[in-house]
Amino acid sequence: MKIKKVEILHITLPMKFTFTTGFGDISERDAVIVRLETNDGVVGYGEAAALSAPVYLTETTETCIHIIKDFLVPKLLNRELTIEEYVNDCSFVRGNNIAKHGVESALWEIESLLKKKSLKDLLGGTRSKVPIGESIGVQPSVDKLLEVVGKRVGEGYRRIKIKVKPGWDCKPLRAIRKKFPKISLMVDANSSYRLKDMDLLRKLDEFDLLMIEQPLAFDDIIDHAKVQKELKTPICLDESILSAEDARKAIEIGACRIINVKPGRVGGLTEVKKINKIAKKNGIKLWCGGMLETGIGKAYNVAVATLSEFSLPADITPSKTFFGEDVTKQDIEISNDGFVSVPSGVGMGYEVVKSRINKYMVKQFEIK
Ligand code: OSB
Ligand code: MG
Repeated sequence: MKIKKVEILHITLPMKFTFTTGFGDISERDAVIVRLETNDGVVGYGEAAALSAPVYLTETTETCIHIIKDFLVPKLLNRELTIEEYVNDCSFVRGNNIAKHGVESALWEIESLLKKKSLKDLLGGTRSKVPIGESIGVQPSVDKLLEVVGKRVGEGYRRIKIKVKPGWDCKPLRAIRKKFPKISLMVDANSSYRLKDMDLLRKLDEFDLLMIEQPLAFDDIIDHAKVQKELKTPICLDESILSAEDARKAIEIGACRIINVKPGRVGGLTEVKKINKIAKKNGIKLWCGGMLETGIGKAYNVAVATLSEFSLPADITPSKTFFGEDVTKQDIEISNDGFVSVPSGVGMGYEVVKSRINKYMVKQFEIK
């Protein structure tokens, strides 16, 4: 394929409520949408879903725009290339994984259109429906939390994840377990604990949790291995795994038994496929995490969750939960028993509504 035009579209979607986590609040969602067009007029969309501030990982909306515009696009424009060549040619850029996925994902949509194969088939996915869980932010009260959990359980979600942080952990968990003793339940700490909190982490072992996600620092695997040795509940790593090599090392030292894979965090779908292989070899379970992407980012998350080792429920929440309106025509639809059907058509599977991108536009760059 040969890309002749790139658009970098910075949008802000208003949110219906503030999503509170161990790293802070998200109350509106900035996103960087990448639109690529080939010399034959084939269009692919991608999303770089960094947060506006460097509170989850080091990237931000603005670093994504900078890296895409000044380093990735120049390697891409006006030359014949495959996805593999693009990934290799851009490997001189260290880190900046979310930016890389923003561009690479758009190339995957174009590849899907050119080869007339669905994203799932192109990636080598094995599932035609994906199990879904819900991620519930820190709530103003335990009563409010129980209300939200009850609603989501009633809607069929196959696993409930609550965000925890010091001061919001055992009490809400005790209340949930009292009211919903049997549900599949997990916590995500988003790096809000330290090794000195081991006694507290040990208490989390008593709630029959599916996993404890990223209790310690965003860049740690060593101390996570110490925690995993002390607990019977599996540790799941999110922030700490930025590549297939990170996954290999974390598994080797026993830092986790489960990995939350977000295609942006690990730098694209090519890297996700490598992680799937490593997980298979080592018997490690995977699931696809989310970070309040627009419908564009979610489309790639659905495709990722079809890979063989992604057996645990994914955080792929319908946009209508968080946003009044999204930039894709179709929303994620959860069946009564908590699955999303994987689109079988070519391309991303969810149609982009350009007028909605324009409606929420903050700024845009066009490069030819
Ligand atoms: O740690 O999984 C996380 C949102 C932003 C940043 C990090 C995370 C999250 C979520 C959102 O948990 C889950 C979703 O998109 O449904
Ligand atoms: Mg997480």
